[in-house]
Amino acid sequence: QIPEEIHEMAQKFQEAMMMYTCAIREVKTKLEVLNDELSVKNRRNPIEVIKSRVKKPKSIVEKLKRRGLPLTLDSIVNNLDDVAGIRVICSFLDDIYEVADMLTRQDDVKLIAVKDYIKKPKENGYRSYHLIIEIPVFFSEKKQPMRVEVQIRTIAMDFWASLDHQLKYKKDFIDSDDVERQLKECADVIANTDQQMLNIRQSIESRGIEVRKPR
Ligand code: 0O2
Repeated sequence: QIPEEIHEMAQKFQEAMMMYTCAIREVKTKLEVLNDELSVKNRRNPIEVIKSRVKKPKSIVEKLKRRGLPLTLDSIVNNLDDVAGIRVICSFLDDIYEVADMLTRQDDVKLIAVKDYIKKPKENGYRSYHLIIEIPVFFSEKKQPMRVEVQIRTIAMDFWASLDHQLKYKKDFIDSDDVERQLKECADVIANTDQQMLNIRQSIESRGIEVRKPR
């Protein structure tokens, strides 16, 4: 027999995670609308892929513990801004800032924080543009402001971050200067390639040739 108290707590947790899932759905729809509109106007898609996830209970507990915070539902809601997470993979560097601007200009989107790891990459080479936004979600009996972390990056930045994550991020990893240096080197090569790709697109556009969607 599960004690009533535990049962109630589990139910509240499940309800909170459902609310985060709904918040993700709202933001994802906003991004899909922008992508559809821009693909008709500009004849190319600024967004390649949108991925999303609700943070796993294990990661939530680890993050709260790491920050020395209480392991309660209130603490999760009040202290963690990345329980609902969306990753937007863009084609070109300038698409990142355009998508971020268009999203945060919407009048039901409140911008809470920005971390520009593209202008100021992390020491290990990590690049990405992070936003914390708050949006209202309408439930049967209430309008709930919900926070969502939106990470926006290019295909190349995502390639690096995914492999970096697989290789070592948060694993019990014995730091080796050599691995760090090689990963940083790859990140820098990728950043140069992103810039070059943007230059190529801009030079094609300036010659009046449209970059068409592949058939
Ligand atoms: P997951 O598994 O993606 O959810 P903190 O989370 O405490 O480290 P903060 O201030 O909450 O820091 O968030 P920040 O720095 O804006 O971004 C954290 C997220 O960015 C991480 O989420 C990763 O998704 C990503 N990230 C940051 N640094 C790196 C890095 O060096 N390599 C890779 N691959 N990803 C990184 P989580 O919750 O840590 O992990």
